[in-house]
Amino acid sequence: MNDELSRITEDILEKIRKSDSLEKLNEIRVEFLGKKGRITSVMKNMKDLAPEERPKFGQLVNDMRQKAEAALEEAKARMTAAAREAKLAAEEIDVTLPAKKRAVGHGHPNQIALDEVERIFVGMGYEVVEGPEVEYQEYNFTKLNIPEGHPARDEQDTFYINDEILLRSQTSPVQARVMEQGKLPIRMIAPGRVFRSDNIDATHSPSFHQIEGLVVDKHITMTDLKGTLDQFAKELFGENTKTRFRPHHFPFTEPSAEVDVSCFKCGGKGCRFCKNEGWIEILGCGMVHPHVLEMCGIDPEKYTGFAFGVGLERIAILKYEIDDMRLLYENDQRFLDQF
Ligand code: 2NL
Repeated sequence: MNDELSRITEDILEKIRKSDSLEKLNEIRVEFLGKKGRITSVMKNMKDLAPEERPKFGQLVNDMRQKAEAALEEAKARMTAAAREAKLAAEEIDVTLPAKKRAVGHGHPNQIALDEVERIFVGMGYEVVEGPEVEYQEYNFTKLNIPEGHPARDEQDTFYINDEILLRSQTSPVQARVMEQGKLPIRMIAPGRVFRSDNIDATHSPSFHQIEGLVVDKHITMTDLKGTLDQFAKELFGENTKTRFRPHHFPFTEPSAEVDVSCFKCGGKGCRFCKNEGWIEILGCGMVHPHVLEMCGIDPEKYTGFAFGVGLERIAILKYEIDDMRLLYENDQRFLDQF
């Protein structure tokens, strides 16, 4: 029995030495020290010994049991430490490596330009109002002094949904709706998408964006219009910018004007950017036609107003020197990343 015990002892110590995982250690523990383990069964065989030999043998078994336990513990500690070392080595961070750049998005150039225009007008006390892109022709045309049969209806080559409903060709229907609500005075801009049946080229698109402005109050005159748009031009293109008003015609304003700004590249001397003109056209405007006020429920004897309309893409193209409007719609990352 002593030989048997020595064999078991050697066996267990050998197995512990060879084991390389905590699971295996556990299996060894069960194999030798468990309820049905080999050491336990040796203990059970003690009854076969002469009674006087039993205490000594018991002592031997206990010694070897302690040896086995100690070896198991030692192996366990060794493996835990090794596992932690390996984990730490795998997680090592080199703080001298360059940081990963996070891809941060930004506004589309149209949006950047719109934010700028809104900032300027909100700064002058204007409200920003949006409205439907699908409109009644009543609001898109009739209330703006463009009756059925008026040539301006054809000029705008509108997309019709049916006889009465169309994709808006301008954002003025939003303003007609605000006037109709009857809360005065009005100081608003109406930005948004508009539609015209145009072919796509460097300066045209069937869907583009407009920002229209409207002021209605008592005693509003052309000087208010000129002062406001002059201030707008200075804030948008720089404080040395001058404005020039040229007579024009729009059905919804009278008198009407087109507005040029002095070229912000050459200061007005003439360069390639302004095609040697010294001036760049940016918007159309005028005093709201009395008939428009009347059709929108405002008494033109008591109130007057001015209005203007500017193409958002036109502003973006000028401000960021984009030479083809199509770039604003194609979403080419190489283009967008420049803003
Ligand atoms: C242009 C010209 C313009 C307006 C838009 C307007 C709106 C109402 C009443 C009167 Cl509700 N006028 N809008 C006035 C003058 C010009 O736009 O060339 N836009 C790109």
